[in-house]
Amino acid sequence: MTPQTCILIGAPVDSGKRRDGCLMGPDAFRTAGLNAALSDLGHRVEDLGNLSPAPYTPDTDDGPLVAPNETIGWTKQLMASAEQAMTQGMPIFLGGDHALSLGSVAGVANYAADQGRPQFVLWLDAHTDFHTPLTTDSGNLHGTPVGYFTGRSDFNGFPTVKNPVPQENVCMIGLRSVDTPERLALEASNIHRHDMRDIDENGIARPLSTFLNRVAQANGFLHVSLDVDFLDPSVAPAVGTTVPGGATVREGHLICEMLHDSGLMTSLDLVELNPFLDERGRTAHLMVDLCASALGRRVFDRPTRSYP
Ligand code: 5AB
Ligand code: MN
Ligand code: MN
Ligand code: MN
Repeated sequence: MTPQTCILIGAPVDSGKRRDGCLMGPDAFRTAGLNAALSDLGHRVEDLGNLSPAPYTPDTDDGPLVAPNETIGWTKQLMASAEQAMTQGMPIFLGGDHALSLGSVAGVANYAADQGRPQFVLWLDAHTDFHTPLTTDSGNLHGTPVGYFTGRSDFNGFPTVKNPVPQENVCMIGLRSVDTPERLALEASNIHRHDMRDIDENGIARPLSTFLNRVAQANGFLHVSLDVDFLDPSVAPAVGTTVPGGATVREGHLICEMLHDSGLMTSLDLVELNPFLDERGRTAHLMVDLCASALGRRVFDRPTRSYP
């Protein structure tokens, strides 16, 4: 296994929705042993500590959106940090809610463009997060990162997305809660999308391997964004937006094991963990174990196999 330099970046973003608690996420991942899990696999681990948002005008709470200015501050900071960390190794963003991915993905995509290589994104989530600030009903910006980094309009006040990720380079797996405006926009897009029925009927390995082959053929960079609610709430309760019928523990590990075998992942978000809602740290531990699988933990070695 090729040792990596893993750059842990704490991003205690809690502005993407009303319910508080994700700000405790980075420290919960550390407490659950993320650093040791990765070092034990032979990786070099550098923990940059927790970021703060770039300066922003205090939010007034009288518009349709929840804390837009704070999220703008986070997006600026994360974009810069992501681009910088890519020059040093594989950034692992410790969320924080999913609003952090406005900045993390836009930042890594800037780096990929500098290198003359295409950016791909694997979105592991119950939700598509494809809203814009105009289509969201809840006003929660953690439901908008995919809209932002693919270059949808109406993100007023946010930094310009210099290198939008092409729709056909985005693959979503785990979907089971999609709002009508998101569904209509997705159906008119080239984003690859796999709902839970698709997983039930075909298994989780096939859609992933098809996508990974495309990333490999294009010599792309691959950002993976893992939302806790991708997993079934019975195994991962520590998230504000639980949706029944999610991925099992083994489906989660298989995805991560295949990601590791592919050697393609270049950056990772671990998001939406709300330790306040956890049961004796079990969700934090599961997320750390999944991250370890994505970085090479396995029961037995096996010849790398590709899926049809
Ligand atoms: B998450 C919902 N579509 O817009 C909305 O957890 C949920 O980052 C968004 O995937 C869930 O508020 C955002 C109803
Ligand atoms: Mn999400
Ligand atoms: Mn979600
Ligand atoms: Mn959520």
